[in-house]
Amino acid sequence: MNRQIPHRRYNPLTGQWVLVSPHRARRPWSGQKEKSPGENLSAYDPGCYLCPGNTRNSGAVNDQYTTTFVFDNDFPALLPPSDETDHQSRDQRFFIAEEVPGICRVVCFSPKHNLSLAEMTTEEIVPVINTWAEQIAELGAKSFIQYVQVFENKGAVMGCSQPHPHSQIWATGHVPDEPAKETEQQQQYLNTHNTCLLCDYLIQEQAETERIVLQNDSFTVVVPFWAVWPFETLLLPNEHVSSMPGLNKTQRNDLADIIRRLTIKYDNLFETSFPYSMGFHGTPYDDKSHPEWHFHAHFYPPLLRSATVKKFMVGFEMLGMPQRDITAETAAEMLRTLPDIHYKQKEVVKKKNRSW
Ligand code: H2U
Ligand code: ZN
Repeated sequence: MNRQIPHRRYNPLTGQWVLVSPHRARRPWSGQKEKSPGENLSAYDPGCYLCPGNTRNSGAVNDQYTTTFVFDNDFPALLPPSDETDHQSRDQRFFIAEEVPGICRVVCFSPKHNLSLAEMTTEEIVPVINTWAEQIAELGAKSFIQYVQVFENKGAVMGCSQPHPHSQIWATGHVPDEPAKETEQQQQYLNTHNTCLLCDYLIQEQAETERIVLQNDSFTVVVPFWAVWPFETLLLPNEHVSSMPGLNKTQRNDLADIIRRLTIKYDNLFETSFPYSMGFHGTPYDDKSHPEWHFHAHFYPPLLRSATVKKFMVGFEMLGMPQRDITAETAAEMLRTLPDIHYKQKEVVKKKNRSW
């Protein structure tokens, strides 16, 4: 099939389709431009709610933390289970609602206000991974929790409200829609083929190579064949492992390495602190066994052409189906060929060389 003509691609993880229209990338842009994110943050900001020793909006005071720091979200979207039960009778066809118990936490990556994952060392990212894994195991073990979603909103354009590098954890009493769809699809695949969907997909991607962005001994990053966002990536463990707490020490080190190199490539793409929403998907904690689950991370960055022009999910995307302009193969090549050294680091090296 000619990939330069409009076509649709199937996402076997969710069962949904994406419309690919490669020729549209050439259209002129007179629409909205985002502000470039401020690049010059200091290592400590006395006005930041997340910096060590500072007082949060709730009045709570942060520890003088030196690595990662976890706290209960002061404005949680979910609350632990209550004793109150709603006995009102309702029309069960149209007014279906149920209480959702849950716990929301915030994980600061490091005490430094200006240190995003892309600028942290592998050794600095490992404690973040260990903290995520501990939190997933601890929250997943609670009787009223069925799923633990770890995610990072990075950049104001993605709705991030605090510039201090951090992620969020929402643990819920039900399995949310995205991991629920992925559970269903992976189960169906296992039932039909007696193998794992993502293990098999990875073998195909490794054979074709054109959508691979990065690899190390334990992980592979691809722009998935069915990517929706322009520079969307899927990060997959090379071995079948169902959740982050199941990663061994070497795999955690390799996860830190690949996250660092991927986020550097993202920053290098438009020489900006690259915005995205990212998150990890792993096995649910619903007391069922999940041999089908292959742990992974999704990165969904909104930028399309430059640091200031983003992809809008409007019109046909809202009313019809998702659509993308450049192909997954073009996006993968653009990311793959970018250097693994952060552009700010290159500036430092350039300046040093000039003074020699
Ligand atoms: P985002 O940047 O992804 O919005 O996450 C920041 C979270 O930090 C947000 O959920 C919480 C917000 O509720 N927060 C506190 O819990 N306390 C504060 O003092 C500031 C922000
Ligand atoms: Zn801060």
